[in-house]
Amino acid sequence: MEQIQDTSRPPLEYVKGIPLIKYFAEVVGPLQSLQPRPDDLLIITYPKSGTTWVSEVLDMIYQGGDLEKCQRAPMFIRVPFLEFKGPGCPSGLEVLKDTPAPRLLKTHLPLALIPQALLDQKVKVIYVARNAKDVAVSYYHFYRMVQLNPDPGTWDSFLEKFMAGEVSYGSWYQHVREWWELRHTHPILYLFYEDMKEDPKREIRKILEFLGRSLPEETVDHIVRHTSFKEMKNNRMANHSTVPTEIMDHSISPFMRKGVTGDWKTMFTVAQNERFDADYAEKMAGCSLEFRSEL
Ligand code: PPS
Repeated sequence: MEQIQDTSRPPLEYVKGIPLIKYFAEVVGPLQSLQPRPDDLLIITYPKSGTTWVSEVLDMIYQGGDLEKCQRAPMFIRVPFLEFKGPGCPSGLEVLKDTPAPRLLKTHLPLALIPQALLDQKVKVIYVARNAKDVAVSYYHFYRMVQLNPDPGTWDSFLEKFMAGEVSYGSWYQHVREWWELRHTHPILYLFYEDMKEDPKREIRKILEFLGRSLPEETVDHIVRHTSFKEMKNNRMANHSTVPTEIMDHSISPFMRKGVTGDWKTMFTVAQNERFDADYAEKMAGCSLEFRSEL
């Protein structure tokens, strides 16, 4: 495991115009030689959109609903996070070496930084998108607790940076749009966090169909129960509590924070909301994607 000494919130580094956590930026080059397998499944999201939730759902599907098997290791080992690198933890590429097929792979990378082989070989993608306002709020709290990120500053200044795409992984608007467009030419199941909140069973059925798998009704019900926010919050193998404190400080804000739709209303002022909506309309003009910011 590579030793990383300086964890004092380094500034973001730009790769092909995309700002990234410094350590993740260093991995983008080596990641380009990734050798995909035909049975790989790629989980792609903009950060804070339901990655961990859908990862647990998918691991449960792959393990046939066997809870004990899903307790075999923390999430970052079960589902390698491709561009991850940080102190006290194996990097995503290191984890990948020991991951048996069929592999579930996680990334937040935008299209410009995705290893070309994953695109060329049409590796199946499950993309999860969440409404921008809840993402911004969740991301702000995540920036506070994850020491690899720059200091988020005030909520107001963070929101400005989010709107300008000056946060790690860049523009939410571009991310959700480009993967939405790519679904015409690439096998992508495009899911929404809000739909999963509304009816998780319906969304799990969509996933099963996309994977060409089937499970008994009781197993699907079991997966729905086990992957509820309440269950996952108390699940050490899913709630990231095993990640070293130098990376994630859950005493500042827990990773499994609220898990609701509409929490943005507790953070956005009326003025922020008006400014955000006007900017959103411009950035999302001409796009057929529709998000729900409340249920
Ligand atoms: S990360 O760090 O980018 O991979 O984060 P990600 O997993 O994409 O998103 C974290 C947010 O998802 C919430 N979450 C859930 N919501 C509902 N049900 C379940 N099971 C669930 N698991 C995780 C988590 O609480 C974060 O959202 P916020 O709004 O901060 O609570």
